[in-house]
This record gives sequence, structure tokens and C-alpha cells, in this order.
Amino acid sequence: MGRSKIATGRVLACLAVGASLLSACSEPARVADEATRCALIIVDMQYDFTPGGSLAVEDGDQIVGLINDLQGEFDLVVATQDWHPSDHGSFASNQEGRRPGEVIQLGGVEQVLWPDHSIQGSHGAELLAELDRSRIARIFRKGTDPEIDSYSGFFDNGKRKATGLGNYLKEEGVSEVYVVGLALDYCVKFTALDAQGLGFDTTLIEDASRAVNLSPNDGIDAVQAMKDAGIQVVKGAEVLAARTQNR
Ligand code: VGL
Ligand code: ZN
Repeated sequence: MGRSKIATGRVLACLAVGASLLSACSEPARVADEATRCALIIVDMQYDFTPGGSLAVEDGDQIVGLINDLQGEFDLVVATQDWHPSDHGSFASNQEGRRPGEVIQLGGVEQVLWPDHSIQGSHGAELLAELDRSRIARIFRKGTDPEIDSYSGFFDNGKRKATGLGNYLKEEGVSEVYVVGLALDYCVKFTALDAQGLGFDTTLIEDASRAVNLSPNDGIDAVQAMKDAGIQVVKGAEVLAARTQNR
């Protein structure tokens, strides 16, 4: 309980700032004083990661309602989109004699091989139609270089190139980020770790994410790795309840 109380305190602090920003909207001078803004990062809510997709995450489609409800709690909402060319090196089909799940070296880093997925312009690469886009300010695409994969929404897996998400959030005055989406044990995990590494105060909303679980404990291990890195872990209801208390 101690942990969740602390976590709820953070949610309240963040949302209190959001509320004061809202109420200060008619007074631009006070808005400028508010340095702390809270962003929601929605990771890879794409058809290929949901049941029926080529890299399906169990119940991956079940979190979209919660993600839509959560969006209204944040000062800024952004999304990421896995966006591969068809010759991407992370596809087993592009590595002779290899099958999905095998591990190779790609771009100088270890690479799990996947079924073809998130191919630019394909239906599977599209964001779910059920995802509310009205508050999504920008979509950051990643994994476009065939020579290296990009799990994180901030950098490729070799940390060679930035997507622009980090600078964008800083320019927007964001200091706290909450991460949701797919998949918990890959793109959500690495997006949250990079956010924390870049100095954003980072929280995972655990039930607004689902794991691929190539190995049965991958999701649980991913949450532990995030906690070990200092990332807060909360439930969606805590974030939504904090709003009611602020009204
Ligand atoms: C993802 C594996 C490969 C993800 C993307 O969105 O978590 N996982 N590409
Ligand atoms: Zn991918």
C-alpha cells in the first residue's frame, strides 16, 4: 500500500499542475510561469500488435478504452508508430534461414527476429481506429532504417539517431511523462527507460499496456526492470481518481 500511496501522490501533484494550467488559461502570463507539464506517450497502438495482427499481443486491443479515458488527464498527448520498410532487418523473412524468435546481430546490437509487421502503408501498421486521435498532438514514427530496429520512441536500439520525441517534449515544457500501449516488454519498456534516462519523471500505467511474452515472465520482468530504473508504476484508476479529487 505504501508504494501505491506514494504513486498516487505523484499523480495528484502532476494533475494539480495540469489543473492550474487549465484555470490559468485566460491569463497567459501565469501559463508561462508553469514549467511542469505532463505528457502521455501512447506507444504503437497498431493493428499488427492486436489479436489478428502479425505480431499479436494477447488482449492488446483491450486497453484502447482505458487509453482514451486517460488522454483527458494530460497537458499533452503524443503517440509512436512502428513504421518499417518491407526489407527491414528485424524481419526473419529478410534473414536467410532464420525464423521468428531467433536472435542475430543487427546494426551492432542483439536483435530478436520478428514476423513481418508494421510495414509502412499496410493496414497492420495503422493505429487502431478506436484510438481517439483528437488530442494526439504528434505521432513519432520509428524503425524506418532497415539496418537497425527501434523499440524506444526516442532512439534506435543503437542510440545512434533520435526520433525527435525527446526534444519535442522538452520544447513543450514537459517534465513528467506517463507511458502506455504496446508492447510492455519491448517498445513500452524501452520508451519508458529512455524517457527516465533523458531526465523526464517517468511513470508506467501498468494496466494500459500488455506484453508479447515470448517467454512467459517477460512482462513481469519488464515491469521490474522499469521499477529498478526508478520508474513509477501505477494503475489507470489511480490516475483517473486523482482527477476526480482535483475537481
Ligand atoms: C514492437 C517488436 C517489434 C513493439 C515493435 O511495439 O513492442 N515489438 N517491433
Ligand atoms: Zn517493429
